[in-house]
Amino acid sequence: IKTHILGFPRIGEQRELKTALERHWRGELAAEALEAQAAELRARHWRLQQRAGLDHVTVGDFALYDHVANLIQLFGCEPARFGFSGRETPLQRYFVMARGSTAHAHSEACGCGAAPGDAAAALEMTKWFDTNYHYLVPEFDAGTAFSLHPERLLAEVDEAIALPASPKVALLGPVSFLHLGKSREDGFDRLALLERLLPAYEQLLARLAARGVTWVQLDEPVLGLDLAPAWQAALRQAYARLARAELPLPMLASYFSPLAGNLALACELPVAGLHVDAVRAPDELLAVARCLPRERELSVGIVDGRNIWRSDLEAALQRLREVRELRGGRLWVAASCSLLHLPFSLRQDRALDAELQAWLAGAVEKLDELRVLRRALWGDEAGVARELAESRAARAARAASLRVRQAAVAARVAALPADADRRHSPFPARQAAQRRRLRLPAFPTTTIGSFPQTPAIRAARAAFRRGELPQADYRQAMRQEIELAVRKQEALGLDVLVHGEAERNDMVEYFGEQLAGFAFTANGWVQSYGSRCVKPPVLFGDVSRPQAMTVDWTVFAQSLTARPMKGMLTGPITILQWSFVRDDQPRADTALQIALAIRDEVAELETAGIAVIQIDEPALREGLPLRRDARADYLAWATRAFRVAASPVRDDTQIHTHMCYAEFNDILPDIAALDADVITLETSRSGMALLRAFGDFRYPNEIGPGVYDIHSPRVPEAAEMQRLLRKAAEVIPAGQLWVNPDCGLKTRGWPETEAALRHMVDAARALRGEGA
Ligand code: THG
Ligand code: ZN
Repeated sequence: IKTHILGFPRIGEQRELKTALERHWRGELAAEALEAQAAELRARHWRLQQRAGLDHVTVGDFALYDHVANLIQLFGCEPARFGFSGRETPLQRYFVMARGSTAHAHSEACGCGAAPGDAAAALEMTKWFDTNYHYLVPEFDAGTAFSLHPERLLAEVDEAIALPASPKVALLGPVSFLHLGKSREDGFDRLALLERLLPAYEQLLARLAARGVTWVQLDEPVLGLDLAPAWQAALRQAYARLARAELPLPMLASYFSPLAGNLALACELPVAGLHVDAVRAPDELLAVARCLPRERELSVGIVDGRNIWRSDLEAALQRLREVRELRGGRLWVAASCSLLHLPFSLRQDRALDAELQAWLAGAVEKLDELRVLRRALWGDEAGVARELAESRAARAARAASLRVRQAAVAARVAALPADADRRHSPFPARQAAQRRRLRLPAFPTTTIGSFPQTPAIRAARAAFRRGELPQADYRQAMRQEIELAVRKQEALGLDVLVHGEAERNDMVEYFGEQLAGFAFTANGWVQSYGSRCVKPPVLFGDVSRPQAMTVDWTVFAQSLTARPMKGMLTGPITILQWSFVRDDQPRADTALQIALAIRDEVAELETAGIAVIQIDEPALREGLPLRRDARADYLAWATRAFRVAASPVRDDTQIHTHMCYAEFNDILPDIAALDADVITLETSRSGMALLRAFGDFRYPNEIGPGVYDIHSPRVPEAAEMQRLLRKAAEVIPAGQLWVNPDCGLKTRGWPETEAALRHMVDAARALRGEGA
């Protein structure tokens, strides 16, 4: 019996890596000092793994920005479009790929499509499977070549050996690496690169063997997807080849999803071990244990790596003993996936009360659970009797706690009428009523909701939270910010205004803090991308809304203007998806409870005279199960939860929604099923390709394709936005079109925001002139 983990959070207990990175980018910390800080974090994290008695420490999971970006450098496939001169250090190139360059000289041959002197855009970022982590997308084309640059990884291996510790190196496998990349040319098949890529992996394995590394964990999370035969064949081809080396022994890792149709394949590949996710796919565990050849190691991911609940250790032990029985040993015990998606620790968190703390486990506490399981399986159950009893007591206390269940919530869900998710009238009738009430021009202009979060706003919020700024002063400061935002929007001539969200930290945290059933951590940070982190709320009990959450701010903002003021809410699926949610009832039930709370807020905004209400659902797509056969069920309850939130209003109240951060082409019918009156979308980065899909689908309601990218400080000209809008009008009837940026503006400064919005309003006016 061995224990190990697939990966550990790298941002640091106090977000040391974030601090160091941001200082380095500001020019305040030299590259050497950044590297030294990173090495110290790795050593600290390996020592924690050793203290928990793991048989190997995991090396290769660390990254200064992103683990996929590390592989791009490791295998020497930095896209040519960056036009590196060869004079940059690898670290400089790494951060240019991750963050873009501002003053980058391009040669004619660079092929990036930008004019010489233009900035090189960063690699695209996209969601890592169904998590809220974003990886940098490798770019592949027919010209992509691979070469091994193992210095950074080998140095980390040496650090671990020097500790001293026994390293197991973790790497994304070749097939998932190609799968996660994108083809820069239409129709280019990334699998054509596999033959070129495998020698680089082989050389790397040889280098690791020479260092004395005995195990290499090759992550192939694509095993959790429905794979086309060509990708299955690629797995066979890749592992037939990589298994030729004697050492290091390859451990293939799958996670996040059942193996399903790939189960036989995963058991067949000629590797030394297979890791499976026994949390997401509990029903497959015994089938895998029977199917995997006896001489292979089976790594059972039994401790949940995606959620913060303490394990039921006795139940885990029972299952592990069953597996051991079947296999006669050859058992590794692990967390289900990398611990990257968990807070560092929750044990000392000062924002959690003692009762909740006892129910929860962060990454460090999950390591300790593995320690206990290991000792019990080695026959020393008596030695961990206290820990086992504590774990049992914590589960029992949670199940019995009066804080978890609220009879009124259950009663309301049970009594919900079947048509609670329907508006009174179909869209055409609503559209007519809304036109009579709102009297908007053609191509109405609006923004997504947030305006720049200036240092003054952040400082005021922080001072209020520390108790240094009295509530009355804080409210006054926020009202001033709202007034400023309203005045600026009126001066710009926007049609539907927003209050700007000065009072909000994060679009999920803000609502979670005000709803019953949620708890908050002071330090439960999880990496979102690069140096950016989020602090997901802990949804531990039945959800209800003790009081209105946004009504005062919205009504105040509406009082400042005669134009419609849009109420801004986060939708139930996004709140669900970006929180750590309870595991003692189906997610669908939890979603419906959140939906009812949002529904009450919607109704109260309407009563207060607000005529336009936006319910954001940027995370609808990422909640989609990775397996196709589970999708219809998810989409049915997810879209119903949205409609339950959105449907208490009159026909002449206009419901908006907003989506971003993902591809939506494959769920268009479900987006239409939300039946929002208006949807605003992130489209400008895909050059309106997404919009074509909406056009082909004949999306029935109104739609606002983002006409400029808010992730860049660049201010596009009105003519450019006009061109995009004309393109949009070719595929969507003009009467259905809105004009807005891609996403919220909280990360931008005021000068560029005002300049860009001025151009946007000009573009809309020009189109109205044409339409007349
Ligand atoms: N909120 C939540 N999840 C998200 C987003 C969000 N997931 C997807 C997307 N947006 C991720 N993008 C970001 C963008 C910015 C930040 C985090 C995720 C960010 N974080 C601050 C930081 O790390 O400095 C946190 C500062 C703070 O809250 O005090 O800027 O919007 N839940
Ligand atoms: Zn957005």
